[in-house]
Amino acid sequence: MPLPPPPSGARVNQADLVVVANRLPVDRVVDASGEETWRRSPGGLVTALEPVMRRADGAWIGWPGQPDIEVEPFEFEGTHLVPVSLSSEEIEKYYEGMSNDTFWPLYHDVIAEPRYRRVWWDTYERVNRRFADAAAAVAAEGATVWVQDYQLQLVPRMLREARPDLTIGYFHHIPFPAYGLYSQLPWRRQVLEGLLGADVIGFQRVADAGNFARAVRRVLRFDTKATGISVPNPDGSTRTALAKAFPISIDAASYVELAQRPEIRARAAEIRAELGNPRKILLGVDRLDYTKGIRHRLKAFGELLADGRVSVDDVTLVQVASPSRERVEAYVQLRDEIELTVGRINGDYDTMGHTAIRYLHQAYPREEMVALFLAADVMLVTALRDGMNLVAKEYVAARVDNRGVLVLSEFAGAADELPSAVRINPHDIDGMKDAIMRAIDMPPAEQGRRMRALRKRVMEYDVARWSRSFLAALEQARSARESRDAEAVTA
Ligand code: GDG
Repeated sequence: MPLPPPPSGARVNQADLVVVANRLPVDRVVDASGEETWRRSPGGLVTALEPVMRRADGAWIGWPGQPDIEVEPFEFEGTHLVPVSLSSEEIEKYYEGMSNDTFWPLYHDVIAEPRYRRVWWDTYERVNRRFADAAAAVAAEGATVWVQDYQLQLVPRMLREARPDLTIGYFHHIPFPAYGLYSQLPWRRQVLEGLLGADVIGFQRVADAGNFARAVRRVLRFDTKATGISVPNPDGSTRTALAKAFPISIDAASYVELAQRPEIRARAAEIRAELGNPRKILLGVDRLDYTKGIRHRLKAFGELLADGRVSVDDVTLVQVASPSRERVEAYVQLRDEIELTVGRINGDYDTMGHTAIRYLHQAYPREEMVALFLAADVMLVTALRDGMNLVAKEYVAARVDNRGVLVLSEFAGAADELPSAVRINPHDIDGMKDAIMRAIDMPPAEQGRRMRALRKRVMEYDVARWSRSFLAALEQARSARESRDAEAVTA
């Protein structure tokens, strides 16, 4: 689709449902004829919200993905897209700095050291204000606004101040840390106040919601009861914000559909053959990120080879590490370390015909990912900390044959929902080695038993159900407020 012509004027105050996310759900691409167009970006959130947005005549506010470009609002597949432009300097400070070099490591239990820079914070506030202003301009009277993730934690409050008529939700895709760590944040009060502008604050795990409520009690001294937090209004009355777990999921049916396609099944067999038909294939699929435990996984696998418990003729590890945040120093370093380790292990153990680790620092189409899932006997999810980890759910959904073993870190949110996986603590290298051996040697009957239980959960609790339940909680918040307002009028 060609870039739409600039509209005669931005629509204002029209959408009944507004999503605010760091990124728009589209990527700007140049097609074969050299023309610039927009393409829907892959991803669960986009898929989940598309039907809802269509029905609600929704608007999506986000950055178009390239610095220093101004793009007018436009329609795309039934959704009104409102681009928020960011300069290169803002990307550096708000996104690479404050979001990915402060909040990301802090919220993942300080696996890497968070950097606290006041100029990053100033830009973060300014950019959050821009997103909030854009949402306030687009939302219809009494609309619902759903803010996504840690890049935009100040938006709920800014929005509530500008537009008290709105019902506001916020979903936090990453963990929320224990108070002992959270309290490091120089702006800990402002962030909590920002989030509490929402009526519903959603987290991946019950523990995240608990950590948040504890931080609110400690820093702001507000009362909390179960999932409710009493937030004082400017007029002295109080309202209740809901802080609760809404574990995100995937579009499971679309993985089943892909996994049943003959060409993808054929590709899975081809992948096995290309790897020299090893008896067992282990697979890791991650953004190249220090939270994912890739180094720990490589260490465990390297030791299994060194101990002679596995051999390269028999077992191959395929590691897809898709490029990520390549301008943030910690990620540059991590890539170097991983590639050094892979090189050493392969150098020590490869033969002419077999490799220990097939390492791929590339991003692949979804079809190829599903073929990999089907080719893999064991899926390794060894995150040191992870909000949910959708790859675990994708592997399970793709295993329509009820075979394969999921090895899953207890530090990934998915562990709460998938107790039939082989659980590991990735810090315990010996324990992880034993778990990998158990997965390699697991008899087909046990694989089937476990995989059926995993699939039951993932197929039932898909991403459509996730968005429905979050929006239903927002709907409840709206009616509670409306009846309170009505009572206030009659009183
Ligand atoms: C954050 C939280 C939470 C990866 N490489 C390729 C590719 N992927 C896809 C996976 C999966 C997605 O990217 C990654 O999602 P994860 O959940 O595993 O991890 P994060 O990116 O860190 O996501 C996380 C999530 O938000 C949602 O709330 O679960 O905890 O950190 O869908 O399949 N997809 C394709 N090619 C690749 O090379 N096509």
